[in-house]
Parts: sequence; structure tokens; C-alpha cells
Amino acid sequence: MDRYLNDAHVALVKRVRDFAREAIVPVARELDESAEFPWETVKTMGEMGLLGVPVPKELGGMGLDYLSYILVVEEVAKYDASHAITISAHTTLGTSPILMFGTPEQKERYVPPLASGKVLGGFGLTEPQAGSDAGGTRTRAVRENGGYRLNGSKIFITHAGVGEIFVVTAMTDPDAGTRGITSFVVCKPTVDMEKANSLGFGHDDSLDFAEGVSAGKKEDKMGWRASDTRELLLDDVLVPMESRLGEEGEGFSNFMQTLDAGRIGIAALSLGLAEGAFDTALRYANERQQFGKKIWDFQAVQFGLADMATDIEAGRHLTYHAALLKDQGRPFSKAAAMAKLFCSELSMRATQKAIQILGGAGYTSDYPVERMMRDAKVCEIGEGTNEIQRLVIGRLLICEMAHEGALA
Ligand code: COS
Repeated sequence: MDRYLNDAHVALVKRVRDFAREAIVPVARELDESAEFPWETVKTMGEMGLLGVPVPKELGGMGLDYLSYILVVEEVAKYDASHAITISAHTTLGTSPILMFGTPEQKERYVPPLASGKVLGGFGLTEPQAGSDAGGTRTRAVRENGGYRLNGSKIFITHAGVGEIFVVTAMTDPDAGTRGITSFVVCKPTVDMEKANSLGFGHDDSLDFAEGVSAGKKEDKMGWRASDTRELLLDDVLVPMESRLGEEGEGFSNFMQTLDAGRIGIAALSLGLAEGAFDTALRYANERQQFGKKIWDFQAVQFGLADMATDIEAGRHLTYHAALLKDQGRPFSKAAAMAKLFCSELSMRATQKAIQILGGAGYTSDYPVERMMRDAKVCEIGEGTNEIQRLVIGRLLICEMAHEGALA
């Protein structure tokens, strides 16, 4: 992977790997069982700068390129996907829309506490009636007293409980379809104030908490169990004009761009999961003896590992390539959808294969591969189902063909 990575990338990966092995590995299994949010390790990730990797230094981030951020998500996911999605949802979904579409005042106000890891952020898009059909939002924002009144509810929102700053979407003009959707920044206090106060992380008194924004039901999930997923309720929330992110009607196009970038993060997370499962299977195959020899010596096992390694190599090229395009300011929507599609399916194949190689041991929680398989499944669903990725790729292929035809 030398063609993609420089010395700084390699050093960053090593720093993250050392941290993950020392701090995340010992707690990952227990956190998965208890479905508790890992406040302590997330605080450390914030102190290390991992909650603001691609954010400019002057706004409290590390000021690194997007590829660095992708490498961080991948490396953390090798050890625990819940920690990786915490970084990913916070950075690409919570922080980047403000960075990309916010006014200078909004950036100054919200980005530093997010990027420095003082508080967690999230993105409120999905609703009971608006999932893959992201334009079907029912949440309404009506102009009132020089601001807007918001009513609606969002579901499956990462950090809706623990987080404090959210970008949410609402319909300002129901007759205008996707062009009637607008984004807003809303704040609410964390649900775990006691923890936040004891750790000195997760709460910022100076934020403009709006009456009526609250966390709803916590989801009991199959995977990503230590990440916080809940409803985000908007009950008669009055926000000032300055809370609007971008112009009225720009919300749909803006969150599509946010999702394009987020999908590279999910590709990286999936890739990390596949790599973690592969490493476990490789080590196990070299230790486990059957019929008087290491199971590695059986061709069936070697072929399985060879397939996994080949898949992973291909996924890495797709993911790093998409990140590189983004860093170079070139169009990357198709590359991001391809990376997300391929890597999420790869992570399912790799984690299942790893369980098969570990046999009965792989089916128990003594090894991380069963957790990894549960964590992998949602990568085929979140930030756009794989059916949506195929649709996005298909549409872009047709656009490209039409464009080439026009040039001919
Ligand atoms: N970047 C910028 N603008 C985009 C865009 C992108 N990637 N994709 C679409 N747009 C624009 C279009 O150009 C169009 O603009 P105009 O109104 O100026 O013509 C507008 O957005 C509407 O686009 P489109 O007609 O393609 O919208 P559809 O309703 O057909 O929806 C899909 C398109 C299905 C691709 C979209 O709804 C989608 O991605 N759904 C999945 C959502 C998702 O990932 N949810 C999970 C969230 S987890 S946080």
C-alpha cells in the first residue's frame, strides 16, 4: 500500500494500533455484552485527536487529510467496530456538515468542541417513513418569530443519547420535494451527565440547548452494541435563524454529499473488521492441531485464508482510492459507493469464513470473530443500504455514459 501511504500515515496507524491493543481490546468483549457506551476510551480517543482527524487545526482538529481519517477508522475497527463507528459517525456525520456548509460563526461555535472531543455529535436524517427514501422526511420546520419551529422524530441516530450537537433535516417546503428540505443544528444535553461530569468530557455548558430536543428509546442491537443508537425527538423545538445550516432547500443535496464521504468511512470500518477476522483466523490456523498437524497445513484452510487476503487487498485499494479522490478534490461519489458496497459484503464473507476456520471456538465469545460477524452485518445496511449503493453506482454509470456520448 506504499503508493497510498506516506511516513506520517504509517506513524499514525502505529499510534492508533498501540492504543487500540492496550485500551480497547481488554474491554471490547465486556462492552459488547453490556451494551455500554465506552466513555473512558472515547475520552482518550478525543485527547489523542481521533475525534477530529480531518478537521483544520484552527478549528481544534488534527488538520490531516481524509486518508488519515480513513486509516484511523480502519485500524480501530480491526479491534472493535463500536469504537470505530463512534469516530466515524461523530466525524463524518456529526462534524463535517457544519464544516462543509456552516457559516464562519457556526463553524467557530460548534466545530471546536466536536473536533477536540469535548462533546459528541450526530446526524438526524432517518425517520420512520424516511430511510432509503431520504427525501421522504416528515419532520417539519415552520418559520416563526424570526426562527423556525421544528417537529418530528428521527430514528437509529448514533449518539442521540450521549451526544450534544446534531445536524437534523426537516421539510421547510413540503410542495418542493427534495428541494424543500433544510438542515439545522440543534443541541441537547447528554443523557449521562453524571458520567460526563466525572470524566470532564461529553458536556459543554456553553452550548445553546434547545427546549424540546431529547433522546428517545435506546436500540438493543445485534452488533455495534457499545455504540449509542437512539431516537432523537424534536418536540416543538424553537430555534433561531442562526441554527439553519445552509440555505432553505439545500438540505437534501448537502446531506447527500455528507453521506458520500461517510460511505468511505463505512468502507474503512468494514475493511478493518475483515482484517481483524483474518488476523484471528490466520493465527488460529497456525496454532490449532488436527489429525497430527496444524490446520494451516490443510489446503481447504489455506484456500479460505488466501481468498480472504485477496478480498481484503481489493477492498483496501477501493477504499484508499476513494479517499484519495476526495483529498484531491475530484468527484468521488461512485468510488465511495463502490468501496462501501464491496467492503461491507467483504466483511460479512471474511467474518463468516473466520468463524468457519475457528470452528466451535469461533462460535463462542472466547474469540472476537462472532462479535465481528454481528458487527459486520450493519455495514451492509447503514449510511445507505447496499441496494442504494448499487442504485447510486448504476445512476452514475448512466450519467457518465451520457456525458461521454455528449462529448463524442
Ligand atoms: N451530491 C450532491 N447532490 C446530489 C447527490 C450527491 N451525491 N445525489 C443527488 N443529489 C441531488 C440531485 O442532483 C438532485 O438535485 P436537483 O433537485 O437539483 O435535480 C437532488 O439531489 C435529488 O436527487 P435524486 O432525484 O437522485 O433523489 P432521489 O429521491 O431519487 O434519491 C437516493 C436518491 C435514493 C440515492 C437517495 O435518497 C439516497 O441516497 N438514499 C439513501 C439515504 C441513506 O443513505 N440513508 C441512510 C442514512 S444513515 S446516516
